[in-house]
Amino acid sequence: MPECPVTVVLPCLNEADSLPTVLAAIPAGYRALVVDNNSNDGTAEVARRHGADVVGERRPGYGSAVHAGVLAAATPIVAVLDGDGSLDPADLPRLVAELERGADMVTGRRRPVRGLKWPWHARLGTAAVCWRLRTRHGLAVHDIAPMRVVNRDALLTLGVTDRRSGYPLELLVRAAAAGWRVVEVDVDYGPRVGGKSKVSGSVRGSFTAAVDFWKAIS
Ligand SMILES: Nc1nc2c(ncn2[C@@H]2O[C@H](COP(=O)(O)OP(=O)(O)OP(=O)(O)O)[C@@H](O)[C@H]2O)c(=O)[nH]1
Ligand SMILES: [Mg+2]
Repeated sequence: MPECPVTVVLPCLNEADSLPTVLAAIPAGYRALVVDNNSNDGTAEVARRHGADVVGERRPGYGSAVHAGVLAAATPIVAVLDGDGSLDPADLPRLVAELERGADMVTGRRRPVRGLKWPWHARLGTAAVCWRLRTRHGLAVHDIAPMRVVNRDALLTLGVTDRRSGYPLELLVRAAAAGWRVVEVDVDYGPRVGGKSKVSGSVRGSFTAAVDFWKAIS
């Protein structure tokens, strides 16, 4: 057993404001790996100063950043979550425990904390996509794997190709096709700590993401 079994991959596009809070919450013994996706706000320096390893990925897109992090990880287990502080790394050990209990992948189901404004267009998009995942792909999920824990080698074998917002959806579809047991666990979902929303904060962002999502699951 290697010393540290879990790398926490944090795809980041201008998350310097949020990263200190996120990195402070990484569970003891886990390694934080920030993927800097062309940030211009000092994300990489802030990440290093707060103890994370950093890799750069020039190709834009959430999926590009995640894939670069998974490739760079040197542990048997990889966890992925956003660098904006909306998800809590303290939830990760519960997901890792499910993986160790035999799940092939463990995903988070966002449960809003009190006072969170979760725009209707974002909720609607998630609900529609998950309905499709349940009815067409036989996956009993209610969220789009915003936080997930998986064995690195198995993940790479699935061969996810999407490099934009459709990445997690393509991952779920491929996991279903491969007969994986996907376990969904409730996780906290709060407001981003700082910085700017790139997706759900605007109807345009949500729409672009929805198109990526639909391409990945149709
Ligand atoms: N949207 C987007 N996110 C990226 C990209 N590269 C890295 N990321 C990071 O991926 C994570 C997920 O972003 P999202 O949650 O989809 O987008 P967001 O800007 O936080 O927007 P909302 O959460 O919808 O308000 C964040 O930590 C981003 O910084 C990219 O090219 N596009
Ligand atoms: Mg976010």
